[in-house]
Amino acid sequence: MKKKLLRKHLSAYSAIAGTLVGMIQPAQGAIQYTDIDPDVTYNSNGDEYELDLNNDGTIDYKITYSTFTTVGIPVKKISVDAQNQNKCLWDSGKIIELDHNVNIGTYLGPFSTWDWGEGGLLKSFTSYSYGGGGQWGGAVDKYMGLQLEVGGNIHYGWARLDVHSFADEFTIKDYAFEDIPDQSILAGATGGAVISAGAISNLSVADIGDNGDKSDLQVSFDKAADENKVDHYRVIAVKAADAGAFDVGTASALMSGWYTRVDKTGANISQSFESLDRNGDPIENDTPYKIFVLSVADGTQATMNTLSDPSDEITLKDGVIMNVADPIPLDNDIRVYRVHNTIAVDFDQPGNLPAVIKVFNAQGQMIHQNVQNQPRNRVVMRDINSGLYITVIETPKGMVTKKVYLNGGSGL
Ligand SMILES: [Ca+2]
Ligand SMILES: [Ca+2]
Ligand SMILES: [Ca+2]
Repeated sequence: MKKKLLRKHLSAYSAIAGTLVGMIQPAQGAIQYTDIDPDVTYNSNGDEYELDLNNDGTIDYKITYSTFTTVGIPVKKISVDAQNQNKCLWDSGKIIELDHNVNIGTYLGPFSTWDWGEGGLLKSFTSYSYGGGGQWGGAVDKYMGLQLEVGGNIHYGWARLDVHSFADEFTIKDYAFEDIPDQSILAGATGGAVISAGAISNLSVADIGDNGDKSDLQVSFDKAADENKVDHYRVIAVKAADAGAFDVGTASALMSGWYTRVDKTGANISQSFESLDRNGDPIENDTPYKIFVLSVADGTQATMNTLSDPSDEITLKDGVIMNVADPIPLDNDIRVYRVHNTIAVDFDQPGNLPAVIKVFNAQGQMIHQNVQNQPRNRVVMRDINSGLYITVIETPKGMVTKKVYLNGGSGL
C-alpha cells in the first residue's frame, strides 16, 4: 500500500503550472516553494503521496487513497497522516477528524487550529448512502494547511490539491513553507518580496432596511489604489466590544461563512453584508458592530493581507434607515422618531442648522416641507394614511433620509 507514484499523469492544471521541475525556487523572501511538475494524480487502492514539505529527505505527510468494505458496504477514502511532530490544519468545530481546506489567501499560522492528522479525512464516499464525510469533495485548487516541526522549530506551509467528489481520485500540484520559524504564510503564496495587498479607503456602513438581519447592513468602500495586488476582499462584522483586539492575523484565519467575500469589479464597492459575524453569530438589530475589510493578497504580486481600519460603530434599528449616500455620518446628530402622528426631528449639533425637513409618502410625493432653525422640531401629520413615510433632512453638513411609520387618521 505504501508505494509512491503508482499512478501518475498530467492533470488539466499542469499545463498552467509553473515551469520549474521538482526544484525549490531560490529563496525570495523566506518562502520555499516546490512545484510538482507534472502534477500527480492517484486513483488506485493503496496509492499514496509522500509529501516532504521541506525537501530534506524526511517524509512529513502521507496522503492516501484506499478502498475497503465495512459492514458489507464499500467505502472509498482519501486521508492525510501527519508524520513525526507535524500537524494539519483542522476544523475545530467537528468531532470526527476532518482535514480542513482553505482558499488562496487564507493565512496559516499560530492562530490557526492544528492537529496531528492521524487518519485525517479529506473525503470519504459510500455508494450505500450516496454520501460520505469530509470537506474536500469536489475541491479544485484548495489548500491543505501544514504545520511542520524541524529541529524544535515550527514552520507553516501549504499543499495544493484537487479531490474528486466520489473520493476516488486526488491530484497534488505544489507546496510551499515559510522558512522563518513561527512566521505565518498565505495559502498559495509562492515567494517573492513580502508586499502587502493594498488597503481600501473611505469605509462606510449604513442601515438600509428593516429586516433585522444582515441584509440591512450596507457596506461601502473605495477599492484599493493598487488593486492588481488584491485577489478579493473580505468584509467582516465584529461586535464593537471585540473590535479593539481584531487584527489582520485573526481576520485572515476566519473560516468562510464568517465573512462576506467581495470580488474585485474594478470599481468602488457598495453592497449588502451576506454572512455571519466574526464569531459565527447572525447579524441582528441592537448589537453594535464595527466593520473591517480585509484586502487578500493575490499570492504573487503581494503575499501579505491588509486589514482596513474599523468603520464607525453601527447598531441596526427598526424604523431607522440611513441613506447610504450620506457624505457625512450625521446619524448621531439627528434623531427622527414618531410621537403618535407627529414626526419629531431633534438636532444635537448646531452645525446641522438651518435644516430643510421634507416628508414624502410611499408614492414619493412630498407632503410637507419646512426650514428649521431650532434644535427641536415637530411635524404634525394630520389626515394621512397609516404606513411608512420618508423624512429627508438637508443640513449644511449633508443629507439624511429616515423612514418613520405613522398610524394615520386625524388624531395625534
Ligand atoms: Ca521533510
Ligand atoms: Ca504542479
Ligand atoms: Ca433597520
